[in-house]
Amino acid sequence: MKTDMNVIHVLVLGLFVLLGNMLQSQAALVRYNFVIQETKYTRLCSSKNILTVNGQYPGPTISARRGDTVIVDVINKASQNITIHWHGVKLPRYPWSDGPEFITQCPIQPGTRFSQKVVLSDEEGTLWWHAHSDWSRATVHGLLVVSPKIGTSFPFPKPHAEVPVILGDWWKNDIQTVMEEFMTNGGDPAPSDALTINGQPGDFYNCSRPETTKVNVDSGKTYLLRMVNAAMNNIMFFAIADHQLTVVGTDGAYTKPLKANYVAISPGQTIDVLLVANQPRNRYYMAAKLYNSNPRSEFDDTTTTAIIEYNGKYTPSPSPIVPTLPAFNDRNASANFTSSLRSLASRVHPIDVPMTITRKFLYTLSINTLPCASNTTCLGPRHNRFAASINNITFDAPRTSILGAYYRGVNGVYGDDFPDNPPFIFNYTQDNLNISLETPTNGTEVKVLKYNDTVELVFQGTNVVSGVDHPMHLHGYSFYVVGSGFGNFDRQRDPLNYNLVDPPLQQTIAVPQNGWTAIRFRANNPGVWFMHCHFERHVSWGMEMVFIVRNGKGLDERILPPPSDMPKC
Ligand SMILES: *[C@@H]1O[C@H](CO)[C@@H](O)[C@H](O)[C@H]1NC(C)=O
Ligand SMILES: *[C@@H]1O[C@H](CO)[C@@H](O)[C@H](O)[C@H]1NC(C)=O
Ligand SMILES: *[C@@H]1O[C@H](CO)[C@@H](O)[C@H](O)[C@H]1NC(C)=O
Ligand SMILES: *[C@@H]1O[C@H](CO)[C@@H](O)[C@H](O)[C@H]1NC(C)=O
Ligand SMILES: *[C@@H]1O[C@H](CO)[C@@H](O)[C@H](O)[C@H]1NC(C)=O
Ligand SMILES: *[C@@H]1O[C@H](CO)[C@@H](O)[C@H](O)[C@H]1NC(C)=O
Ligand SMILES: *[C@@H]1O[C@H](CO)[C@@H](O)[C@H](O)[C@H]1NC(C)=O
Ligand SMILES: *[C@@H]1O[C@H](CO)[C@@H](O)[C@H](O)[C@H]1NC(C)=O
Ligand SMILES: *[C@@H]1O[C@H](CO)[C@@H](O)[C@H](O)[C@H]1NC(C)=O
Ligand SMILES: [Cu+2]
Repeated sequence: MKTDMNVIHVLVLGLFVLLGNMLQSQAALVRYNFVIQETKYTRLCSSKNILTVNGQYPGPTISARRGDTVIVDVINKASQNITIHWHGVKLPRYPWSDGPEFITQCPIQPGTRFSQKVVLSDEEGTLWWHAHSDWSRATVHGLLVVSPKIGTSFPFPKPHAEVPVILGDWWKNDIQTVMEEFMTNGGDPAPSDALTINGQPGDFYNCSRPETTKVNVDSGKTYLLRMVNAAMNNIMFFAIADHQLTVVGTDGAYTKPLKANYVAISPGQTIDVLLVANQPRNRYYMAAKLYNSNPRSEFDDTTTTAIIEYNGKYTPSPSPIVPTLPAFNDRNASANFTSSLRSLASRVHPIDVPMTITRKFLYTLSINTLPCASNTTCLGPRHNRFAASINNITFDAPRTSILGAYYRGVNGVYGDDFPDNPPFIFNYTQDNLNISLETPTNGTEVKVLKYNDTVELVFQGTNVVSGVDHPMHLHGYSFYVVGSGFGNFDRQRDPLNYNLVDPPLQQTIAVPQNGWTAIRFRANNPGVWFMHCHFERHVSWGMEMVFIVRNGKGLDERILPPPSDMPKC
């Protein structure tokens, strides 16, 4: 809808970056205004007000180069609280801009503003930004593209053009209403009514619009797809008819080129894909649909499309060619793709996997149930309401910022008793687990790490209530994904098969259904960092926790002071 605005934005920014780099060949300072507002929007033959940034859905693309600092002035002209998170940006020593509501800041209230300093460091590739309060990220999100520094280049031939591919979902109903409804009735959220590519459902839906994304390609040229899964609740499969994809990056880090017929992408994850236009001139669909491993739940089984159209004079087939995607419940297809990613691990883009581990954690990820409020019937299992937990603790968010409390030494906001291991050991992935395992405890517990601790964290999916995948996301860090598998993690056997040579560097990792994933990172970014499942319903149910990484001894190993305009509760 506002593509013109986008182009101007990008042009102006391009000029700015160019000027900045002429003056100073190092890092540039890039500025954006983000006006949060309610905007009338039409999809699927119906109209509603959605929350947007600058009236755009998806929101504006932020373009910067490796090492730049981006200042975003967030101005809340809407009638609800909001916060904005820079997904995948580590913000060294500066958690103040990170964004998760009540973790690092109080919300930006209507009529107020917050100038967020987004400090890029070693990220290079595709990242994104999104709202991090309630369910507003459904429409408040956009790309954050980090190009190589001036004078450096991609570790692959320069693509002819870059194409944003933002996967999302759309409810005909107001998103706040969708959230309040399932939080009140205790059941699953209503499934989305459509999936989207760059905000458009595409030809397989009624009232698809002429603005459906169309990418015109020249025969023989290569295109870089900058893809993110911005959908709320599901992993997605994506493919382009008749074209092989070459994955070259994920989560703002390069990978070894991986040839694939489809990709599986988690909510929160980004994937950089090269597309070579080497097929007969025609029109081809790119398509995405949900992967849903949970047979119990109702889900949106539709397919969103956009069009790849070759340039030139030819007679295209009557309708674009449709790709084949894995079946909606093919967990092998999801896990196989995810576990095939490898770091580039080259001289120019080296890796640094911690080899000596000082802290070992095993965290179980479970869906739970809690009793319904007295005298009401909930829509969860056996009339209970759904909850979710990590190591059996459902996170109870405070009404003030944990970062603020930590920095100022305020007691009583959180506890530091998050367990290293599950409080109770059982066969995590067994069928028909005892119902007594379903009830979690609740708390606001954090895990405190020393500066430079080297952490190995194994996520263990459980079959409590129902086993599903969990795309786990850590703020403030990238981590190496050193292993994964189905079933229970075996502390003796599984580490022998770790990949410590070229594990992928990620910020979001899909833990397989009734399986496990092992990650490693060095705690060298002091601050308060949220970790959570990136399925929004699981966040609402409490599948989250917080790491506090203490200052080191050196002056450059300490949290920087907060900005003067931090929002107040
Ligand atoms: C499109 O509209 C037709 C006629 O109203 C209906 O039968 C069909 O289910 C709709 N398709 C979708 C994808 O909504
Ligand atoms: C999935 O992979 C497992 C091995 O990891 C194999 O035993 C099983 O047959 C596969 N299932 C399908 C449907 O391919
Ligand atoms: C993925 O599946 C292919 C084909 O079945 C197989 O050759 C490959 O080993 C699998 N990769 C992983 C990482 O499981
Ligand atoms: C539940 O309902 C019963 C019958 O309507 C009533 O007597 C009782 O006070 C109610 N309990 C609560 C906690 O509301
Ligand atoms: C956590 O437990 C306390 C005390 O039992 C309760 O008041 C609170 O509502 C619970 N929080 C959540 C999120 O369930
Ligand atoms: C755990 O449960 C799985 C699935 O039911 C089963 O295959 C496995 O044998 C069990 N493991 C143990 C140690 O009982
Ligand atoms: C979680 O904690 C509750 C309360 O202590 C307990 O009843 C339940 O069995 C625990 N579940 C697991 C899986 O540890
Ligand atoms: C942290 O680890 C890095 C890498 O091993 C090392 O260079 C640095 O001296 C360490 N700093 C502290 C305070 O331990
Ligand atoms: C907005 O944020 C303020 C500050 O935390 C809080 O007092 C208020 O209840 C919030 N409003 C809503 C509707 O959540
Ligand atoms: Cu989850």
